[in-house]
Amino acid sequence: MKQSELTTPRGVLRWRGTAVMGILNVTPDSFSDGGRHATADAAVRAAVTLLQDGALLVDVGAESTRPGSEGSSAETELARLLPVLGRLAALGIPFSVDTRKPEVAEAAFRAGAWLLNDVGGFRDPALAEVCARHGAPAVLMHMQGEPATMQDNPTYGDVVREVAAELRAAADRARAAGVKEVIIDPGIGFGKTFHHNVQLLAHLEELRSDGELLLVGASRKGFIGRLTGERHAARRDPGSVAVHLHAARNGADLVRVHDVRAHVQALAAQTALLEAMNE
Ligand code: HH2
Repeated sequence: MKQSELTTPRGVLRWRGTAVMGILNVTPDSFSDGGRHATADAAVRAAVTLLQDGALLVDVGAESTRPGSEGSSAETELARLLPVLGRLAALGIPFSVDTRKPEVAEAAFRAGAWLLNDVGGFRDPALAEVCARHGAPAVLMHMQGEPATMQDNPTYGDVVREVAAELRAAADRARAAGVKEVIIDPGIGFGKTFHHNVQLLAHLEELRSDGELLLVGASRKGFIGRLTGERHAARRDPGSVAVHLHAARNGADLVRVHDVRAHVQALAAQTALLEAMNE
């Protein structure tokens, strides 16, 4: 089974097969879990549970990027993040910070972040510079447009080739800025129709160019609702597990999910059976 590792300013993350990144949204308005972790105590408890359930790391976000959202100011993001991040660092919990703002990323690294998760894929060169200065890896996600309008009319010629090329360009920008390790992510639901998401998941292996790590995040999204007919985001974990098992079989090194326990269990079962088939 593939062994992966990532060198971060706080230590080395190592795993076999597909690892799970647990989602921790400290937002009032995220599409599936907004408002659940309104206090720092509740957020820290949730992070501890994600880790106990088998997450490799926790992804902490303070700005909802759901379709139609207008974004948050840096002050708002920092006011939500800082009371939580220092406590996660003190507990030794590995965490990424999900932000598109260099000043927020800078403060998060000072508070102990292990890596950056940028849904803007380093459109802002200042973010690459912050990561390089801290010796931190970054998740570079593909997004067409901006959250406020990205689902109005997403348009591609060949979605797989275009997303692959844009991720390659983002990874090249990262390396040129001095960021040594990047994880690429096709950005399921970010400026993509249902058909675009299906095409990307059906051709995951074509997205990777230079041996980068690959992350897939479809957890509870509208895409899962469309695949399964489930209208309520919080009830979409079974469909999310199925999609992420497919992603794992097709090369995803990390999956970003809400229900960590279900994913860890399902991935373990799948790995054991695939290994038995190859004996
Ligand atoms: N999806 C969301 C947020 N951040 N980061 C990466 N790398 N990949 C993703 O697919 C991704 C992401 C959206 O999901 P969520 O955090 O659950 O919701 P919201 O943006 O409403 O907070």
